[in-house]
Amino acid sequence: MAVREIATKAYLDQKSGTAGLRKKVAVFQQPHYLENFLQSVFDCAPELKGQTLVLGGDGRHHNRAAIQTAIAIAAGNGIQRVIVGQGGLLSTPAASHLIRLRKAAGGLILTASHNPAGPDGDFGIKFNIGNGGQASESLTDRIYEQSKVLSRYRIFEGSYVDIDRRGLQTIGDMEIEIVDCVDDYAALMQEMFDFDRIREWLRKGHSIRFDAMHAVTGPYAQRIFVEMLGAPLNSIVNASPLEDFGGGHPDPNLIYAKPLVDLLFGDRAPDFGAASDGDGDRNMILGRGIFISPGDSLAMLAAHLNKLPGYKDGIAGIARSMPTCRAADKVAKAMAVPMYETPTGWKFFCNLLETGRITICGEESFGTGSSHVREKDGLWAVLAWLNVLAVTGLSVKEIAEAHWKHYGRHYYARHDYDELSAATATQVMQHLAGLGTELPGQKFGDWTVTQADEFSYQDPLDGSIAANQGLRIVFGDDARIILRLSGTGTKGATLRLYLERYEQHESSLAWKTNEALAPLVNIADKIIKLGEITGRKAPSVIT
Ligand code: VG1
Ligand code: CO
Repeated sequence: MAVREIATKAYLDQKSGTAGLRKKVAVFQQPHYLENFLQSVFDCAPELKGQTLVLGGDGRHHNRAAIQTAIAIAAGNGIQRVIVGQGGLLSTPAASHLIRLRKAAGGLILTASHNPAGPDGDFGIKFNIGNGGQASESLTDRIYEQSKVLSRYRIFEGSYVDIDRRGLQTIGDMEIEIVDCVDDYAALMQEMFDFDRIREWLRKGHSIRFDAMHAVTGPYAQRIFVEMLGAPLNSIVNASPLEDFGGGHPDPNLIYAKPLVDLLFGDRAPDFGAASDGDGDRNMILGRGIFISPGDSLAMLAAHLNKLPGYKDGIAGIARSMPTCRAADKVAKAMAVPMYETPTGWKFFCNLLETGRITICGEESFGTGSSHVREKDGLWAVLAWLNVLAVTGLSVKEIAEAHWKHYGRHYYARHDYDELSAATATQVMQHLAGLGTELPGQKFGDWTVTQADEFSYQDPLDGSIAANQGLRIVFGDDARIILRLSGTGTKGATLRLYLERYEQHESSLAWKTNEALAPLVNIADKIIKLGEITGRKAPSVIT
């Protein structure tokens, strides 16, 4: 057994999207497909040589086989040590933490996040760099270019590692360290939050329900909520990670986590409900009879963060992705800290976090996180909420209502149009882009367009520019309509329409979201002509 160089034929489709490379499992199972991609990563990240690499995944179908392949390619490329989560499991935030904690030069996270799993489902890989954050666009572009001309890869042939046995193993000169996937992450959470207060809050009879959706957070939730915080066993449901996520769609939102939503809106609702996604970086927050939209969750956590042990010094700044509602902007303004608006995708927050410009950030897609790691973090958000509840003694609803009363309320929804043809999706985008210059000044209902443009972003640290990051129609502070193409799908094109409406008057703070947004939906339809161009009568999913 030794390292061998294998001749290969390049694939031309290994382009990363919003968060890594995502394809159908069958695509990843083509001969040499995974090997090629990994070799392209190692070719473009020579700093990994002689260093430590973190490796783990969300446990979906093909995870275990892919872990073996990744270990063999790492050995073929002179990696000194690979740290692997036991059973091949690591949540995305836990992997980010491990990279930082163990001073690894990078990490590979095998996940397609919330995309369905199983033999007919999706598989994916995120490559994270030494700071624990996802590779920048310029790096993933270089990896893509390399993958198109690759003609050989280096692999340690015939290796097999027992990924279920903790401790050290070796293949060739490389060490493999199998670690418990929860230990270090749980210790970090204990540092950030007041576990005693949360335990006390639970002991006093407050109840929670966490839905792990048969994805990676099960073992984390079990350890943290049940074993460390003393929540009853039945506080966690769907806690065993399954290779097909139980046939479900582990996207924590009102549609895919409906049983949890029904419970929280029912007669026997617990005080608090939450869910996470396939790889553990997303979160949904619910209280008894209330859903907290992700943009609100970001704003509310930002407003209360200095009450939590890990954030005693307050916050340096806040960031949100462009389509995320502007609720956090109000908090930043009140606190007199900077507010940043970035393109969709967590990687754009990393330089802001790295340079201490921000402490907390979030996306409308159920992602919230802070400077503790360089990924969004589902369980972090859940614990932050629990800590806020424990410290304030208020219910989720009371926190939300007080917040809206103080800052005003942003009604918000995202309408997804899935599986469109690329041509149709482009036609819709082009139609709106073409209107750009004539929209400002036009009046629709009560609102006047103040700005209509395509969002682009310049990173304040490295100066890189990300263009074409979505089209926006802004009606001053009152409302926004945003349209962008998704970068995570594996079937056809997905268009996302984001709707935001801001109300301040006390009489307008308790509307139903769909009713509040109805006029905006009509305006969007008039301007964008989505229904007319796509022939769709309704969105595929509304979250
Ligand atoms: C989606 C979300 C985006 C998120 C990305 C990865 O991207 O909109 O906010 O960062 O998924 O999330 P897109 O391009 O499809 O809109 V996850 O949980 O993969 O790590
Ligand atoms: Co995810």
